[in-house]
Amino acid sequence: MSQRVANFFSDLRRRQQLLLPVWFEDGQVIILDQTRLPFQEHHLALRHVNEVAVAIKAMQIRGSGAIALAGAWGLYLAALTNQSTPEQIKEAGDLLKKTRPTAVNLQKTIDEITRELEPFQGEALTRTVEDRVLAIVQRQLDFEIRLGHFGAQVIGDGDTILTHCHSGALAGAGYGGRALSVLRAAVEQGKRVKVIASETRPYLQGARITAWELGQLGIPVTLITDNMSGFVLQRGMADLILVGSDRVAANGDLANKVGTYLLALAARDNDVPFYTATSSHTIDLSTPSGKEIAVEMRDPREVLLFNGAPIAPESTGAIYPSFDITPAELISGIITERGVLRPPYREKLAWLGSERETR
Ligand code: RUB
Repeated sequence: MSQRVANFFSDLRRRQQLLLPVWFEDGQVIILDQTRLPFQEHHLALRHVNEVAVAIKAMQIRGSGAIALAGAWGLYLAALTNQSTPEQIKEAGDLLKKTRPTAVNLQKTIDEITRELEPFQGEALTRTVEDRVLAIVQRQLDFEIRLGHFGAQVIGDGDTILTHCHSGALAGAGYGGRALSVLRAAVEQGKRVKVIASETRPYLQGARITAWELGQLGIPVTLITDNMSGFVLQRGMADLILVGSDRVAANGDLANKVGTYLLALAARDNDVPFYTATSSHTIDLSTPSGKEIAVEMRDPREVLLFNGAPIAPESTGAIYPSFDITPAELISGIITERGVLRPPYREKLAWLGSERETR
């Protein structure tokens, strides 16, 4: 392994206090297994891209930014394999892309790393993949810090923020991901904030991961079950809603963890501002609206079982759409690394998305 990769991570850690979901060490992709949080901090050490694909599918690493970075390091493993060719790296990319279809960052990251590799072979090929992976990790971290800074403007001193699922460092590059970057930046600016986190059935990202990560940041958190959010909003217990985003369509429709849409409806009914934190990398100009976003359907057993034990009669059916679509008209603002976009979104997103392509 290149000494450069080792130096890259030690520099990152020296400059910033980070909570890394994934990194590369001694020829292995290291992943903090999010299925074991908050009770165990167990790391997986993966040596083959297939293992990385399995870990993403099994949600041992999850969140739109983190799975993109895991995919990037998976491609690096593929590139380090003796005699690997651009064709084989592309095949590894195709395998990774199939693991989780909704979060566009994974798809875009794979495309960015595997494009135009044909002229390279041997060490030049490995080096090219390494350059691209390092640039992507650095860029994602820079985005988190910048969007956190812009997003903190919408947070008032003393605010209580309701969030859903987990959009934090472990779902991103390590500063605070999306939603929690905004909160981390607000706290760094001296604002006092509190969070209400919804547990996020069936996988419990809110209860297990958001609550744990906010604890690491020293931000007070109150847990609710998902069906309590209407009560919380009606009683004026939250000043704003802040969630992440797995894909933003060209018209501003948002795919995020299932349950987000209901929250946005209740927010509108109670005049509570609803924000998503995202980056230009999550804007998908090739998808005109939310209707065209592919929603990942997961195994119904994840709904029918809780901690491995059945919670319904054996004959019961179930569905598990992992995401839902929040229409643009319910979104008060889209927080990005270039500022907070306000509706109408179409032209602003086109500007942001195309600016990025040319940078
Ligand atoms: C994660 C999820 C998070 C988003 C947004 O889904 O929906 O809310 O990833 O957060 P899963 P971010 O747990 O199924 O991967 O924008 O920070 O990724």
